[in-house]
Amino acid sequence: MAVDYCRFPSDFVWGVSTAAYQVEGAVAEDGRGPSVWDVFCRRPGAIVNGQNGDHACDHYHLYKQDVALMKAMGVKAYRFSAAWPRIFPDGTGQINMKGLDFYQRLVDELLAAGIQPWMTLMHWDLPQALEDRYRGWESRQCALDFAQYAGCMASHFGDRVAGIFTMNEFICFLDKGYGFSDEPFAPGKQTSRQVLNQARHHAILAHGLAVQAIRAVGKCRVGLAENIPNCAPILETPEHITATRNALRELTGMFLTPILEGAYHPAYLEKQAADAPVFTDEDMKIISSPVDFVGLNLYAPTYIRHDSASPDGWSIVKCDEHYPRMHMPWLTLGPSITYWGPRLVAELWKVKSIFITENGCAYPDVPDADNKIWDTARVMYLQQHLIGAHRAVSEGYGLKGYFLWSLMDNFEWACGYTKRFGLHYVNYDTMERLPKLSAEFYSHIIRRNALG
Ligand code: GBH
Repeated sequence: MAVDYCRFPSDFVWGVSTAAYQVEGAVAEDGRGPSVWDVFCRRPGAIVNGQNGDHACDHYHLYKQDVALMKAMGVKAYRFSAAWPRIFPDGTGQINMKGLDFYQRLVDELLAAGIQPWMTLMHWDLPQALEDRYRGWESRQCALDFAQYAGCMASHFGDRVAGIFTMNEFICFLDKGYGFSDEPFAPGKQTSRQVLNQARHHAILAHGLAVQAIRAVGKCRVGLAENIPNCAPILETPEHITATRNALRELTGMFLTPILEGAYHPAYLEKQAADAPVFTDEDMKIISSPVDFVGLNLYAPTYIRHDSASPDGWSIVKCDEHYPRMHMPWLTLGPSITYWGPRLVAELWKVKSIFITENGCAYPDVPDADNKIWDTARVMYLQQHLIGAHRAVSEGYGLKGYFLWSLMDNFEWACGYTKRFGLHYVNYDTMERLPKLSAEFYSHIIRRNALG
C-alpha cells in the first residue's frame, strides 16, 4: 500500500493565477479605456519584438473554455485581476457596465464550475487617463480614486468572490515604472528618488483606503499580494535565521512593513533621508488597516547571512552566473522560499492567514510531433516548491492556499510572448491551449491532496 507523502489539510486552497492585461486581450472592446501598459507597449524598444497585449490569450472571449480547463484539472480557486480601465475607462466617474458584466460572466462561470473566484484589483494596468491627468501614483488623488474603484468592485462582487487582493506587487508598477530598474515597466518614466518614494506612499495609502472602502461594503475578505524579497537563510542556524527575519523586515520597509506595522522601517526613512516620503500619522493608520490575509508571490530566493561586520547585522549572498535558474535571468532556483516566506511573515507580523498567490516558472516549451509538451523542468520546479509549502503548513505557519502562476502561457510584460509560464501551452496563432505535463502533475496533486 502506498503511503501518502506530504498530505495537505482538506480545506487547502489549490488555485491558479492570471492577470487581466496578460490574458484578456479585447483591449478596445465594450468601452474599455487604455491602460498605461497599452501605451507603454507602443513605445519602440519597450517590449521584446514590439509585442503587446492587444490579443494576449483572448481570455475575454474564451473564458468559458479557460474555466473548463481549470475544472478539468480539479482546480479549486482562480485568482484573476480586474482591469480598472474596463470598469472606469476614464479612471473615475461613470461606471462602464459592459466592463463590469464581463467579470460577472466570468464569476458566474466559475461558481457554476465549483471554483472559488479571487479578484485582484490592481495588477499594474492603471488607467492611462490618470497618468495623463495627474501623473498617476505621483498624485495623492490616485489613492482616493483607487479606493472608489475598490468600493465599487466590492459592492458588485463582494458577496460573490472568496476574497479581494487590493494590489499586486508594488515594486513592479512603481520602482520599475518610475525609472529604477534595468528592465523598465509601464509607464516607463524617469523620476527622482523623492518622487518615487512619494508615489510608493500614495500606493500603500491607496491599499489602506481600499481596505476601508471594501470593509464599508461589508461583504468580503480582503488582503494584498506582494512580492517581498524572498529571503531565505543560507543555513538553518539561529543566527542566520534571525538575520533573515531582520533583513526581510528592512527590505520591505517601504511596503509590507508599514502595511502590517503602521510605520515605515526606521532604516528606510534614515537611508532615504531628504528623499523620504512626506506623510501624516493619520496616513499610517489608514495604511495599516487590518487585513484578513497576506498573499506572497514567490519565485526566486534572496539568500541572507548573519554578518556582524555590517551595520544591519545581515547581508545578501548573491547567486552568481553559475547558480541554477529557470528561463528568466532573475529566476534562480531556491525552493525553500515557499517555507521561509510564510514562516517569516507569520513570525514577524503574526499573520494568521497566508496564501502563496503566485509561484511558477518560465521554460522554452516546444510541442513534440504529437503536440505533447514534456515540461519536466517545470514539474521539478513545482514539486520542490510544494515540499516547502507543505513544510510551512505542517509547522503551523498559517499557509491556507497556493495559486500557481499560471493557468496558461501569456503576455510576459517586457518579455512579450517569448517567455512561457503556463500549465497550458498557448498557440498564439490559433489560440489553442494544450495541457503540458505540468498540468497533469498539478491535477494529480490536487486530486490526491498530497505530494505523492
Ligand atoms: C510576477 O512578478 C507577476 O505578478 C506576474 O504578472 C508575472 O507574469 C510573473 O511574476 C512572472 O514574471 O527586474 O531585476 O528587479 C514577479 C516578477 C520578478 C518582479 C523579479 C521583480 C525583480 C527582478 N518579479 N523582479 S529585477
